[in-house]
Amino acid sequence: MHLAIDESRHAQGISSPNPPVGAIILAADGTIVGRGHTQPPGGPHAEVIAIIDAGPATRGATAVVTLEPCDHTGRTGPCSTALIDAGIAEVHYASDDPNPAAAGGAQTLRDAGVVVVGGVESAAAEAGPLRAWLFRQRHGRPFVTAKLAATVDGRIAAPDGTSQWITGVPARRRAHRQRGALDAIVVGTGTVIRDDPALTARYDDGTLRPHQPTRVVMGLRDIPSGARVTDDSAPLRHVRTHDPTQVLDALGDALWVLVEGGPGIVGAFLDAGLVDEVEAYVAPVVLGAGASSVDIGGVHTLTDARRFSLTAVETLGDDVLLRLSR
Ligand code: AOF
Ligand code: ZN
Repeated sequence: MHLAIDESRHAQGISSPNPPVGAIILAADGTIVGRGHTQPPGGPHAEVIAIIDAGPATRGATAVVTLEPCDHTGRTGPCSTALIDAGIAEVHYASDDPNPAAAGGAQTLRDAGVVVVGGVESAAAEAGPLRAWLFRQRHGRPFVTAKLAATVDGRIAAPDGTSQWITGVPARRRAHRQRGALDAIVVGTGTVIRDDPALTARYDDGTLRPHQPTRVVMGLRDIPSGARVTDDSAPLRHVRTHDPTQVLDALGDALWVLVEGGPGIVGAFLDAGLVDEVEAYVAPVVLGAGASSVDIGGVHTLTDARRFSLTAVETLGDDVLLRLSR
């Protein structure tokens, strides 16, 4: 299942609005004979790619899938039938499909004599690539991560505005890998005017990763002509509002959205209760003056603070990443 979860990472971003699912096919002796992940909407689901990859080796084999195989004809045919027709003997899956239109594959497989085991490593699958899709199924909006990158005294720039670079190369590398799995990345017009970020997902050598999130600029001011976000390396949306709810509405059926700044934009999402996770990169740097990473109007006393729970601490070179959830 952990291999299937790793396989599903390749579908993050490209499968939206469908879930990024991974599938592994094992022969009776345990060797891997096929693997697959969800293709863009209208393309094959993970199981079908894995079945094609395995070829005749599917007869009597075991399929390990991160989501209950679908049982419906939507944009593609049912994976339950595809697994039965391929002669798969056992299906192990992590999470039940909460989408009533597609659920029921486990029962269809059992009725056809396939051995089905559900709930395998479901906690890992649900905290992994399926997280944003499951969140959207339950709450009807994207999962929102707010990214902060600051000094130990919480500052993102010196008083003269210089801000590059506070975090080191490993932290920035992780941020680019994450961008490659997102549907959208949100900044304010102020950030675009001041910093002129590209907001693309890149490799170390500067070349573009295969999937690019939509660059979303929120705010009433115009985007300067010639700004890097206007180039053709990724889609751009300018949403002329200060209201985070309107921004999420404008993103349609996006699954995972990253809010990157500046401080007023992150503050507005926090204030609206629309931050599901905070990723705070802390660099071993003390500035002593300069803007801080979050700005919320109307905060006066400690009970105004937004509190999160610590879910993980990662070390990235000299920096530390704190992952916080609601
Ligand atoms: C699977 N394997 O890899 C995925 C599944 O519109 P369709 O036909 O592409 O179906 C989308 C629904 O199918 C989606 O809402 C979810 O319930 C399920 N996704 N199922 O067996 C997959 N991506
Ligand atoms: Zn399917």
